[in-house]
Amino acid sequence: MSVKEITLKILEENKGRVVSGQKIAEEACASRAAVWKAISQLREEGYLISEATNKGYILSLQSDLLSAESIHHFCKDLPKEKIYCFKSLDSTNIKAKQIAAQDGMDLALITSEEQTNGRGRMERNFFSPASSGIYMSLLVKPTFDISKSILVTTAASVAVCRGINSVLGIDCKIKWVNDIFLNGRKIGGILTEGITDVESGQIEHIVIGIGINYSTPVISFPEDIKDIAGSLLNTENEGRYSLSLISSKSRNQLVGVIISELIELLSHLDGNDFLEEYKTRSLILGHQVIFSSQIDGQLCSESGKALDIDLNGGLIILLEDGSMETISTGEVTIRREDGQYSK
Ligand code: BT5
Repeated sequence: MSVKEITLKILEENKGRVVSGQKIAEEACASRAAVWKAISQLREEGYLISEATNKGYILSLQSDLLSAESIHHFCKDLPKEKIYCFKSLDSTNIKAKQIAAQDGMDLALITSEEQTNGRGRMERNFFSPASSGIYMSLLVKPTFDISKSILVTTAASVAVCRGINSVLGIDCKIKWVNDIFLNGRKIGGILTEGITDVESGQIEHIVIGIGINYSTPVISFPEDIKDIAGSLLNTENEGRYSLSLISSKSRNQLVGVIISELIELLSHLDGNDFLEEYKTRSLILGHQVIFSSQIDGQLCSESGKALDIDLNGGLIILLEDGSMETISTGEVTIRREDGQYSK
């Protein structure tokens, strides 16, 4: 590890507390001047590091830049060299595909502080402002039966909820198949894409894109999503934060824990053990829904009751004529108590 990396690791481990330059120099086997240079570089990169005269350095509790060192600290399954943190990208999913094509990587995590063209399903947009959200893509080479690829999104939803629960103690719900909800608002979404090898026609890699509104101020949401979108740490409409959470936890920790959970779930995807948890967290099971499906190439809307999730992650719906239909893609809208349907 370089002096800069060791310095950052020590400061992250002691976030909000003073660490003496001497201690860092000893651990890094470097001179005080080298530590000072590392601190300057980290500041240039945007880390909020202040100096307590004659005492040492403090990484501010508000400093929360995503970094490979810090994410790796919370996710030992992912080597630091396979974590790429960017300030700005069009889309982390697009970058993951480029990395797969250019570097032939089989495992990588790409994060970005903002996305200028964050993408949802069906060419929709995912609002991705700077420094308040988590936008990341995990590139993996599938070791599982690719016909079960919908389970990847299902597993990712469970990994996101587990991570949020273990780091922040917040319990989220899942709206089939890829939306994460808190207090009736969407706080995250997942976009899973396959990369097909041109010669073999086989899916060679999978990109699992995860977007989470971490501390995104609710008042900053654009008009088209202001009534449906929410934020993990800023759930109140007035823009009030859970200050104790925001200062003691970091996005690095949440990213690391979610990716650990996801790598673990992907390693035994065929086991389907997580499906029970997925069902428990489901927002829609037992509710009347409208869903869109393709019939003879035409997009049609049907209604019914969301009954169950099958072993492949498909949604089983009891139609009004008493028959059953299982859908593996599409949009589902829940019927509210007032009889209206809401996204
Ligand atoms: C999703 O699609 O929700 C998948 C979002 C995946 C985003 C991640 S970020 C990292 C990676 N890189 C990417 O480029 N994408 C992935 P979908 O179910 O189609 O929902 C899209 C809809 O959600 C939009 O049409 C809006 O109505 C709403 N929406 C957009 N931005 C949102 C946000 N920040 N929070 C909540 N809802 C949002």
